Amino acid sequence: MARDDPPKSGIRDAILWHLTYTLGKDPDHAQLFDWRLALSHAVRDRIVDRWMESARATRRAGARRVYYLSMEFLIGRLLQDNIVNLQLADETQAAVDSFGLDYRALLLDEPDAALGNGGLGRLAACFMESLATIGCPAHGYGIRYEHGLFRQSFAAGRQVEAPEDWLVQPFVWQFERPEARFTLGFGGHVATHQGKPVWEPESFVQSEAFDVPVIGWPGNWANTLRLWAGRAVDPFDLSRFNAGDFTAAAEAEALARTISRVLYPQDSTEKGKRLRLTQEYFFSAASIRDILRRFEGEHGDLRLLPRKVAIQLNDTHPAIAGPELLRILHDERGLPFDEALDITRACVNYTNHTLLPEALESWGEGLFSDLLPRHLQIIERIDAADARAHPDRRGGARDQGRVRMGELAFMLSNRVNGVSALHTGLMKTTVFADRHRLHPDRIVNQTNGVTPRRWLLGCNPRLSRLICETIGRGWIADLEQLQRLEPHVADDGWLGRFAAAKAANKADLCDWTLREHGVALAPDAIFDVQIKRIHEYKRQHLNILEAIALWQAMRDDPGAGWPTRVKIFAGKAAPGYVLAKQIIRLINDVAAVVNADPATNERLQILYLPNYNVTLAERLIPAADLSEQISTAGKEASGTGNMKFALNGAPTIGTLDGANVEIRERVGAENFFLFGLTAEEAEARRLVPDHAGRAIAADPRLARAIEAIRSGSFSPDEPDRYGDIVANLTGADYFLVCSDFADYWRAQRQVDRAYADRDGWARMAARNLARSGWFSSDRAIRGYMQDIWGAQSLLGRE
Ligand code: 26V
Repeated sequence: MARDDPPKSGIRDAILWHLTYTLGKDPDHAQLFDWRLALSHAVRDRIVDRWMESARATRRAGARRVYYLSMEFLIGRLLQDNIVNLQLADETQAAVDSFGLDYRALLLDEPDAALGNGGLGRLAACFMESLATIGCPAHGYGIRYEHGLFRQSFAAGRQVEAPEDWLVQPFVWQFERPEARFTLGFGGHVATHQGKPVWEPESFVQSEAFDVPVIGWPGNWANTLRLWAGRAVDPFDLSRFNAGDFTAAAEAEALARTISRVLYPQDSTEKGKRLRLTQEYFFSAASIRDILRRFEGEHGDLRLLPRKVAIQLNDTHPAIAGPELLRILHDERGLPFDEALDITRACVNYTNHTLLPEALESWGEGLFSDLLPRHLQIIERIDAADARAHPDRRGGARDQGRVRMGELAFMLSNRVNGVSALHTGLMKTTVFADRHRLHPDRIVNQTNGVTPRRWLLGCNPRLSRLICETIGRGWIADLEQLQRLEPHVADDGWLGRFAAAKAANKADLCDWTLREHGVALAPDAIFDVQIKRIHEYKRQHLNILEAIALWQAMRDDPGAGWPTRVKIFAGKAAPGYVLAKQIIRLINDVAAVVNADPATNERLQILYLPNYNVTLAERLIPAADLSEQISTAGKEASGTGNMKFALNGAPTIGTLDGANVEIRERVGAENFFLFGLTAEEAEARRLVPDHAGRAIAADPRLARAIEAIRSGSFSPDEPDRYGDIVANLTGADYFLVCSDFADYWRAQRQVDRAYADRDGWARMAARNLARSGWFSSDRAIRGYMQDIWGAQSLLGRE
């Protein structure tokens, strides 16, 4: 190995070079960790030229750029994704093999970048990958959290949270940009200079940029994900240090770094509000400054801004970017307020991801004016202008002493979109009904999608190989080509290979659960999987109630020919969400009793896997037979896990909620196990007095399952442990678990019968795959480009 340039041709030499000269490790003594870092550097080198060329091409074209602002990017691991997208998988595997290392172990050595809570953050990550694949000039902006989503473990069945520390290791994919900093103000007051308002902040923080290149398939385009970290303006106070006050000397730095220290879990309703708003302003303001700096470097005339800049707000978390842009245009660049407002609105768009009232952001005006006094004034002006334009409007951006971020984002957006057809319809009739009446063209739908590179090609190599052998490789960039599998579904030979891929994936999972968790699963069982955040509306408790009822029915009638089932759960509960944590404990308690019952444990197993994350999803989804998508209709905005399962050949048991509706339309009603009330029926059912009591009285199975929980069958040492869950179910039951139980039971027994016909099941699974092509995030991004951003691909193949 020579100390020349790092080799550009062979990946094998490049790994050795980086091991030696970047990491300073002798190959004879290198650990898996060192090899993984060396490989990552070698892969990263292969992205950089493309990345720079993409930036140059964008500048040359003077093209409109897309800016995706998101508090969360739930990326997961990047090494395999980058290798796959660069089409280096075979060469890399051979190189790693030649060193006598285990390629999969090397890939798995990387920690997940868990900079998100769930669906919203994972969608942002899929969108970044699709933007690069399509060749749309785009930048993602987010926060470089030092600690991503907490690590979950169980102690006696209860969720225990531990801090996550992915940045303890070097994050090879980032390029630090110490020179790209902005100084951002907080607090203070608004003074008047020569009749003009001037914000005089009380304190300042710097934002430092870290850039992560995102390479698309098949390696022709790369965009940037820019993550901001908090830094002090004056990191170190020497006079305080010299005076002996060592802690205080570094206080400013500690405070500034707090801003990007941790990702907020979803339930942070009251606590830590101030820090959350600080985080939101911090990354929004830094991003707006960066956008303007780039624009002004290339163009100049601010009136051109809407032609060059399309900003997408991923939910309301970055909504303060709107007032910030307006403030800079008006206060700092001197544009008249109305013109600044028009320009802002022409640039900004907003995606809504939930209609749950408790999840809609609002801030007390006291806090707001404390932190962002000038922005509150600007919002007052925006609101007043809106009130003048629409004297008959019902609500504004300020209401009862609070700033409502949804209303604000709507007012400042050119387009507002929902994430599934059903959800978009509900936006128009519920939360944004009045806004929709005033602006009937503003709300549009863009149903979510998922990237097939990670969620099929990368995570399911066996199935991908079969697809490639059958229809070639075109599907990877054009997922609708999966339709061409359709004629093969009738071919028994092909179907056998399809079923064999699933069986092998299931065997892999069995090996893993045995190795990692000491649990031996029955490989022939129906692998029935529910993996997602734990929330009452997602109804993991409906699933466990059905498991209890099934267990009881099996004990009653052991000879009834029950198919074997493995119910797999995974998911985190927000640390402050008490009922969700009780649901976790209940599932674990039920699992302990059921798994220990010799009368049934050949037929029914329940497994709750800890610490759900992107990597675990990549492991479970290819091995799933049945996808549980059982939210109360009207509550799940879209779901994206539902798409991943269908794409990996797992039929859904689900309600008519979110994108389930569209999945069922596409895969065919006969390949989808539908149950439950519709969104409309659910609304009506809530008005029926004692609807839960009636459902329980009408269904002895349900009554008995609830009674088992109530009487302590699963918590004999503490019989009323689940009193709150039982009271909830038998009382208000807002999420209609009881009302939907009987139909869910029916649909599950339909699953039993369908699974007994193994060829029939394989055909159903294969049709799910063949008909899921529309759910690619490439399709979703093309929709945004056309209907929202007016952006074009620069890859010349569009
Ligand atoms: C936020 C909160 C905060 C307060 C406590 C309860 C609660 C529950 C849910 C949320 C959701 C936050 C936004 C979000 O992640 N939405 C998800 O976005 C996905 C991508 O569009 C979509 O597929 C999911 O259906 C939607 O829940």
